[in-house]
Amino acid sequence: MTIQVGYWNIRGLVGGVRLMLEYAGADWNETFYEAHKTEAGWDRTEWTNVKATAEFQEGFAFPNLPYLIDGDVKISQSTAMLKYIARKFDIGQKLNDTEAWRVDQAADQIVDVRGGFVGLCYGFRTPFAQRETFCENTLKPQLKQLDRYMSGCKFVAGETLSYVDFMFWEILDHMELFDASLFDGLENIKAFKKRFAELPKIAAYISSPKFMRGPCNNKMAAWGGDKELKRTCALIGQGCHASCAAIHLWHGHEQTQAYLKDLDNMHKVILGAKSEEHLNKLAKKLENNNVDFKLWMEQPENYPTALALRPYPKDDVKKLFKGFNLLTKQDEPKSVPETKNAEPNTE
Ligand SMILES: N[C@@H](CCC(=O)N[C@@H](CS)C(=O)NCC(=O)O)C(=O)O
Repeated sequence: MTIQVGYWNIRGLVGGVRLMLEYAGADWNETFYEAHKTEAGWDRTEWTNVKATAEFQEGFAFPNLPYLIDGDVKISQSTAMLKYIARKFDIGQKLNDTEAWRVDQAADQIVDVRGGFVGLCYGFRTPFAQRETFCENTLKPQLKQLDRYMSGCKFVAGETLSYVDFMFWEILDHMELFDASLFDGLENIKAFKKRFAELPKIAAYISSPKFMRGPCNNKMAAWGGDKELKRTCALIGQGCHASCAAIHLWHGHEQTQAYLKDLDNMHKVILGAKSEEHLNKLAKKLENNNVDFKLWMEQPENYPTALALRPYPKDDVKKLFKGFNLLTKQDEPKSVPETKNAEPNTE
């Protein structure tokens, strides 16, 4: 009998379930639902129409996403789903008393920590603009406690793998994608994360195309939905505008021609400007030094977003870029517009 799982087309609450089904070698498939943005707000009818059917209203005690159907068994609540799969496939079923309460205690703790983190990602508990304070004052101390909990343990129970490891690894992976420096100094967490990912079945799954690396959250989230992707696309777009324009404007220049001759080996250095002012100051400096460049002014906003030089030998211009570093995640805008009407049940 094929196990059926249903969820939004995201990692969210179901990532651990997917990991465990793959670890167990289960025969399973998945139905994805998608929320769509409309003028009137988020349209969740792809799911709510199914939820309203007699099959779901009568078949499930608490119809919700995620759900699991295994023949006559119909379960919602992600932790119950994990425990069900663990029992069915005999994962972590022979725990002694200490191991058992360690596992259950950690599971509740992880649900709490996850709830706070996700509440930041969607902005429904903590405004996303307070990301840094939340990480310093709440999340990092919580992770430190979990790190201590893992001291001397291979898995959360101790030696034995259990359902809680799947939910733990899953949310740690979201957090690592969010900001890997959260784990600085947390050697037990890092070792656990690596150890779990190296379990042969897990390693095979997470390196396969079947594994969903993202999105972690639904589209309305301030982090982990599709806002980053949109932001990244916008950033790429701005860079391309400036670069195309610079090539066009100095197309006849011999250094441009030399650059274009070897199209398969183009080289670009992408640096991050800290602000609009930083970019404008650079433009002035380049002008004063007779460097050819295009400052891209995004329309209709009419503000500078990217600057590209025509092709130059690096040594001719690099002294003008003091104070600029290679673009990294740190240059990402820290605050994004807050999600309006964010609701807890929208992961
Ligand atoms: N405690 C539940 C929470 C379920 C939940 O909040 N589901 C969200 C997505 S993560 C949802 O959109 N549910 C659909 C609904 O409310 O109908 C669990 O762990 O499964």
